[in-house]
Amino acid sequence: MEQIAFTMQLRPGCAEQYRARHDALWPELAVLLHQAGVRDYSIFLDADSGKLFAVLRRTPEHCMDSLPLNPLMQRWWTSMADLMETSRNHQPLTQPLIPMFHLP
Ligand code: RM4
Repeated sequence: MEQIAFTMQLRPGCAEQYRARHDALWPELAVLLHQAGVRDYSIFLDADSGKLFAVLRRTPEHCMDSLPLNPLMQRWWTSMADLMETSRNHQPLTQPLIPMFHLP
């Protein structure tokens, strides 16, 4: 399975809320992400910069590219927009990361 990583940006002072909302992740969103081929998805916070580091695996037949068009995904992004830097449609600003090293 391919592993990818990317960053997002948390707004200052929002770490507790961000964690709380993910602790209560909508079950239907977990299903949607799983159906899109997402596996083993973690998000880490660099507390100094507010940079969120996301890492996940995805199945060979994943359809993650369709997620931005999904109404449930869009509702989640809108619900999270007060905590994160987003574009005008509330999609989080993401920066893909380049794989540099892997020790299996
Ligand atoms: C994040 C962000 C991501 C989403 C995860 C579940 O805060 O919204 O796009 O994949 O939540």
